[in-house]
Amino acid sequence: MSEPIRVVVTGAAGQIAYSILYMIAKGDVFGPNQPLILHLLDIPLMMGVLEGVVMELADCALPLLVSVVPTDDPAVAFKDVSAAFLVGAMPRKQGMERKDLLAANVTIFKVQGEALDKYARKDVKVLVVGNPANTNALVCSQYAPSIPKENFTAMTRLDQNRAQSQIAAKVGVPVANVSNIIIWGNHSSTQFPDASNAKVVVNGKEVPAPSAVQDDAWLRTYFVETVQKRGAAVIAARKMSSAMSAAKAACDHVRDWFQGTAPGRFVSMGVLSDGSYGTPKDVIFSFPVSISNGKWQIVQGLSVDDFAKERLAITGKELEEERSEAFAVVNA
Ligand code: NAX
Repeated sequence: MSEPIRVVVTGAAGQIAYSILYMIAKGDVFGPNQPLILHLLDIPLMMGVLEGVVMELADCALPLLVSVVPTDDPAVAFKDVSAAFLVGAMPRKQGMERKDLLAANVTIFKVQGEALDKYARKDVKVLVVGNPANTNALVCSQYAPSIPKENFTAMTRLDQNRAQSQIAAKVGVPVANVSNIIIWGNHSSTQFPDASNAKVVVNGKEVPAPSAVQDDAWLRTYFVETVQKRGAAVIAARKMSSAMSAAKAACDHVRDWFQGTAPGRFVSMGVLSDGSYGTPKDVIFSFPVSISNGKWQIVQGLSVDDFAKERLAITGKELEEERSEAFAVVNA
């Protein structure tokens, strides 16, 4: 067994954390031979609830979990961590405008960026789940100048997983038979789920997704809208937002980041845009990436037709607007 690594989960008393902590602590992310020390951050008001979560983690009797550090202090939470799952954020309350939510949350991510800069390992890998995830990740990285910008990413893996399962259901194959789906842009309703470069294994043979689906109109309308609106559909049914699937997606994202993608395969991650595919630079934009040795690279040379280009422009514009709003708040 190797030395334990420290991993922080913020929003640790919340509903996504309730699923994610178990998944991380049993080895789903860092593998079955990597012991862990889990740091759990939440706000002072939630320390009582967090105590219950700590009790339950102990009662799971997980062999990889060396110890647990519950805290409301970012200095303790981010100390020497190798990975950070930034889940905690303020939820949208009734009557709250999108702008108010953005203002409240970017301030949280400014504080956490500063704490990461000061206390975390310099090679820490940071995943932002809390919304608006892309813009929060950008703010966080700006306030952690001693940590490389490529170490800050935002989660669009839940959207990717949702898209993968929609294609699998349409073709009538297991979800594992579908790969290389792309989520472009923002984790919001402007995201563009794109199956045009995806692959599906049908009767033992890998074929392009569009020829397996055989329904271009479905791929451009129903598929895109179903993925874009899936979060709202879950809320309508469950009366609470996606939690188990969000936790699983966060684990998939960080596992692939640490362990790499298979040859010829890519996954979607919100990463700092270098302008690839005509997107705006210096926003956190979801791209197809391949990963090896803990480093992601934007996959180049994929076909992007006019329909896709239009959608990339819409979601890119939204990210530029969010960036202006966010920095107006943190610089005020
Ligand atoms: P919950 O409201 O259940 O939990 C959030 C937790 O964060 C609470 O315990 C709260 O006290 C804590 N928190 C608030 N401010 C904090 C701070 N400054 N430091 C540490 N903890 C803090 O929400 P949950 O359902 O767990 O969702 C968490 C976030 O994930 C939300 O912002 C949500 O919008 C976002 N999501 C993002 C997704 C994505 O794909 N990127 C999908 C799922 C989810 O909707």
